[in-house]
Formats: sequence, structure tokens, C-alpha cells
Amino acid sequence: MVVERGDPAAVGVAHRLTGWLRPATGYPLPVLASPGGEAPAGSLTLSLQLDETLGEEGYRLAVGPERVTLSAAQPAGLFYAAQTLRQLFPPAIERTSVQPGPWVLPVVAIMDRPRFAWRGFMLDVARHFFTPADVRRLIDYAALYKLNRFHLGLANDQGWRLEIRSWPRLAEYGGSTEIGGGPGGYYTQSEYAALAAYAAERFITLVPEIDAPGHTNAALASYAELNCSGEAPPLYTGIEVGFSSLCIHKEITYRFLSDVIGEVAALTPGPYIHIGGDEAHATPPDDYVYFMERAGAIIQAHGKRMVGWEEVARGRLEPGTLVQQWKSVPAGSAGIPDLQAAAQNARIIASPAWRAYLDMKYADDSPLGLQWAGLVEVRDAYDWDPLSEYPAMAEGDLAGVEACLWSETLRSLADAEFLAFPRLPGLAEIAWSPREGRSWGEYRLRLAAHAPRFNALGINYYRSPQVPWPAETLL
Ligand code: NGO
Repeated sequence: MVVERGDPAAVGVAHRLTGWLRPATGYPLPVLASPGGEAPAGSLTLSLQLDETLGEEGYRLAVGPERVTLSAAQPAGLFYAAQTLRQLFPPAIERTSVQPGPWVLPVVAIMDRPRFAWRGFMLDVARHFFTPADVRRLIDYAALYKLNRFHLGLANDQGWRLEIRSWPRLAEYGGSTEIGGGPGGYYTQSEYAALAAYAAERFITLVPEIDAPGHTNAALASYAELNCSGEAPPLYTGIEVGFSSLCIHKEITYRFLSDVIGEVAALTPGPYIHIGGDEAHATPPDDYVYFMERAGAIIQAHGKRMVGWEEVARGRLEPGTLVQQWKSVPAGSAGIPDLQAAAQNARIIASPAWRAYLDMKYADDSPLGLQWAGLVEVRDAYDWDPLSEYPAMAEGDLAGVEACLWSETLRSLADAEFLAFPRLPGLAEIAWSPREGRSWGEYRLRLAAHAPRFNALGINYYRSPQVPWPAETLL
């Protein structure tokens, strides 16, 4: 493997690629820096070059009889070229022990770049806790499908999952349980920073969410002074929503928020902080707007951009805010939040629950998942386009698409995999590929052909009856 001119970021991608290819091939695959010029026959070359047509994330991949060349204008593009190359090898490339091969690649010339800048995956670690190893695995899956945002729901009614040094009881007490009463857990600051770095090495921006002013029972239980009554409620292990609220007119609420956001901002390399803002049914509407405007200013003062669920558009938004649509339906209803957001020039992240919520059941008899937004079979998750879902929006109003995995019913990584697969690759394709040329009839065949890869990766996936899975993958 040759890296032209030895650019350090490109060398990093080469090491990642050899890390994927070595276990199954058993080849040593040394990474060498070249001075430039044509690489020797039989080599695989990564090269960064000026090419305005490729943008920040585009790439070219050429597989010829003599050599393989990956090129891009930026390191992220090289990483996506490497992910595509990985998928061109036979599925056994994903196994962790040496396989017989042969390691044949098709001859191709690919030029590829994404449609949307925001291609997200959201994991709720508050309802059920996921260990750093589980989260790394899910980051790997997101990276495999060229997603570039990993949104981590760190605080909700049932748990607070990040150590905050200025308010230590949040994690120590507020993180001590989860839905169903299990032991919960939290990330230390160094574990969290390591997750952010792990994501960044895969060109994924970690987006932490601290949900407020509702969904805050874990914080309210940890510090009595955050409650209007001055009394702390007990920890909560059920699945209801909309019953908790920070105390909007106590100044300590904003000291708390600024301390928390300050620590989270300092630990987070990416530019975004998600403030939640959904389902604040226990906060009076005017108080909600007051709170959100202060929260926006606090996030901005800590040098970050605010992201919020669509409800945040009820108040004035700081420039650059991103609004994550999840439940509004466009049918001309008065005051739909996506239009309010558009009017404020906020860009939208599309996560319509009936398409993009990975925690919805596939079918009535699905063993996991919720059903409040309907059943979301594999076809429902794939066979749509963000713009046709929201006719009032123009392409430029959309930052992108995010698939959300809420964890009320999830107790393990295998459970998370079952709901994410095979819907996640379809949502990732919607976020990356142009609308033209996508069709369910063709996609279902490609998805079926992809199943041996899920098997080789050890992914626990739903064998949807809508997909013609190869017989050997059903054993
Ligand atoms: C809603 C709710 C979450 C639930 C989720 C379950 C949003 C933005 N708030 O989505 O608290 O976990 O549904 O599907």
C-alpha cells in the first residue's frame, strides 16, 4: 500500500484500510510513503490531489489490471474510497480469521460524492446504557456506510451518562440505573473523549445531546435545588415521557446548564451540541421559549452550534442552529415547525419517525421496538426521499438525514443491531446518493446480496420477508 507524498492524514486512512484487510487475507500489507510518480505494478495507492469536483468528501476509485488507486481532495474522501473498496472484496474479507480467498476485485472506475453534508446515526444511551465497546462497534457500522455524524443521547429521564466534574452526582447517582431498574452506567470524561477521538478517526463528528428542559428527571433526582419545589424526585425506570422539567425561573438552572455545556463543549471536538428540547410538556409554552433562547445563547457562548428537536423552532434561533424534524407532518397544518425553522433560516435534519426511527417495530410481531409512529418495514425506511416527504422545503433547506435508535426496548448490542439492520444501510444510502436512479425494486436485490457481509461481520439482523435473502444466509 503506497501513500503518495506520505501525507499524515492519508497514512492514517491507509492504516485503517490495512486494519480491515489484514485479518481475513493474512497479508502483511505494509504502508509505504512514495515520492510521487506512478506507483509500482501490484500496488494500491492512496493519493490526495487538488480536484474541485470532489468537494470535502468525494473520491475516485480506480481498479485496473495493474493497480488500485484511491484519490480524493480531502482525507475524508480517501476514507470513503477505502470503505467502497472494502465492499468490492468478497464478503469473507470481513471475517476476523484468515480465509482462503481468492481476493478478487472487479475492474471499476468510480467517481462518487455525497448528496447531504449531514448523514447521521443517533443512539440513545440514556434509556439503556451501552458500554464504550458497544458504542465503538456502532460507530464502526456508521462508518461502514459513510455516515459522518454520531449523535449520542447522553441525558434523559432515566439516566445521566456523562461525568460532569462540577456536578458529580449527575453521573454517580443520576447514571445509576436505567429502564427496567438495571445498573445503568456512565462514561468518564476520558472515556467520552476517547469515543469522540475514535469517531473522528473515522471522519465522524460526535454530537452530544443533553436533553432539556424536559426529559430531565435524572438531573432533577440528583440535585434537589434544580426543582421548583426544592425536593428531588426519585430516579425513574419506566418509559413515559413529558413529565419532567427544569425550573425555568430559578437562576441556578442556568448556572447548571452553563457548567454542563461548558464541560461537554470542552470535551467535544466537533462544533455541535444538541439541546434536545422535545416533548417538554411539563414546561409552560412561554417558559419553554424563554429557556431555549437562553440555552441557545449559552451554547453559543461556549463556541458551539445548537442542534435541537423540531420544537426548538418555537423560539428565536441563533443563526446556524440546526433543527431536527421528527414528528411534524407537512399536510399544511398551521404552524408546522419545519416551516417556522425554515423562516428563520435554520437548516433541517430529516428524521421522520415513520421512516427514520430505527426503534419502530418492523412488523406487529417484532420482538423489539415501539410502535407509536407505525410499523417501519425495510421498504418504508428506504422507499422515500426527504424532499418529497417535505414538499415545502428546497434542497438547500436540508442539512441531511439522521437515523435514530432510541433504546427503550434495547438491552444489548445484539438488540441494537437487530433494529438497525437492515434499515440503517438504506437510510445511509438516502443520505449519500442522488434521488434519481434509486428504486426499491433494485435496492432490495443489492441489500439481499449484502447479507453475507452482515453474516461475516457477525451482525444480528432482521430477516425481512420483503428482501430475497440468499438461501445460505438464512441458515
Ligand atoms: C420521541 C421521544 C423520545 C422517545 C422516542 C421513541 C423524540 C424526539 N422524543 O422522539 O424520548 O424515546 O420518540 O421513539
